[in-house]
Amino acid sequence: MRPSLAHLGLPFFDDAHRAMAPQLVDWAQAQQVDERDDRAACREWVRKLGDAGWLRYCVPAAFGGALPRLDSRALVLLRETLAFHSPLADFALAMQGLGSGAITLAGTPEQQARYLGAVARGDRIAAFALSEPDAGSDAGAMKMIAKGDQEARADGTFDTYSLEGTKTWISNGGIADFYCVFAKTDAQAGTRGITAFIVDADAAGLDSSEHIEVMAPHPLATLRFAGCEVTDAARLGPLNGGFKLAMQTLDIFRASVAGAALGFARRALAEAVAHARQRRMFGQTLADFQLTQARLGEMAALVDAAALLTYRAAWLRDEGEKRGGVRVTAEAAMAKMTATENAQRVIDMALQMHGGLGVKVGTRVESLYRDIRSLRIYEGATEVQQLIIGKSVLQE
Ligand code: COS
Repeated sequence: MRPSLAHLGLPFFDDAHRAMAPQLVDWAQAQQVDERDDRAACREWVRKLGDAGWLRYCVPAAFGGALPRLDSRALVLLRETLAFHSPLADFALAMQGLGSGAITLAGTPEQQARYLGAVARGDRIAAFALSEPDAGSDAGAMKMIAKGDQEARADGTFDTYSLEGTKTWISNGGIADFYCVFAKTDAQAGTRGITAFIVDADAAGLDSSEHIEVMAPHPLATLRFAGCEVTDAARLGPLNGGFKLAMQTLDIFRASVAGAALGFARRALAEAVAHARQRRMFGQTLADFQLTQARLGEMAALVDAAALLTYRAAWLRDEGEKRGGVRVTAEAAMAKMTATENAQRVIDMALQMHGGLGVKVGTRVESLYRDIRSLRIYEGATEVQQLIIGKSVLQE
């Protein structure tokens, strides 16, 4: 099944996007990956995406990337197209971007040279470790600490830090080669006391063996840090600047989650249309019933509404970057919230239209029904997006 690319005609996109998207569709259609084992499948997708050059969109050109800067519209189109084809392919690409995004934004030249090229080639798998058992939506409430081991230097930094605590719901946990980990360096300072560190997966004192099983399988783990030592060279961005760095990283990737939801919704709509055209009942096709036509119309409008908010958020960020950067937190939140919620509704309608087949394990709408659910939760649940948008409305 091929997605329509009519949306590329919208003014949000430029020639580079219009050239990229059809090539990606052709490439994605030609790939086959055995996805029964989520971890093996993700490794294979990272390999394939790296070999084909698609991971180059996850890092800037100076480090082997495809474009001068991280381009939100390219990320959205990549995720939308891959999600239409395979949720795990989308996941593999997204995590290379999210897991290395903080290094792109705030890494030293040495950190960028060490990690970003390898991410773009698919030689190193990246992960983003923010959430904790008691700090999901309230990310600032994290308990994990990075304790300086000796006397502080004049600027407050230390030669080495010892990481203690637990991170959970970490995508790529257990298969990643490195983690961008956020920890408290000043336990009393709330969101102003968090610092980011790059921790290699083989670091002593890091245990990533606890795999978490979820309804739509993808690699997910709990990470336990006990006396895990990192040097100051692993510190990512300024001391106590980690919360803002995490939020800035999420600002880029939340719009791309909307892109993934859009890909799922477009697939569900395409499945529903194909089914309605061929399924016969009461002497006609399902598509001949006005009830079906009305439902398909509703689904198409939900998809397009999500698409416009998603492309707007990505376009605003890309345009802002040309002028030194603008905050698109509220627009990214609107896109993420609307695209994931609308996709859930569209997929549910497509499943209903399939009747019994819709709940049969192995049908595409059945797996989409499971795949979409976590997108309404991760990278900021719908309720967090509402909060962000509400705050922004009050500030206007
Ligand atoms: N860009 C830059 N700075 C940002 C920012 C952003 N997008 N969002 C917040 N900040 C800054 C604020 O400006 C504020 O700075 P000052 O200390 O200088 O005033 C600081 O960060 C704290 O911001 P705020 O007061 O809004 O923080 P809250 O603790 O109220 O948290 C929410 C805000 C709920 C929005 C935040 O915790 C969040 O996004 N939670 C969801 C986390 C998430 O997505 N988890 C999933 C993990 S990834 S799978």
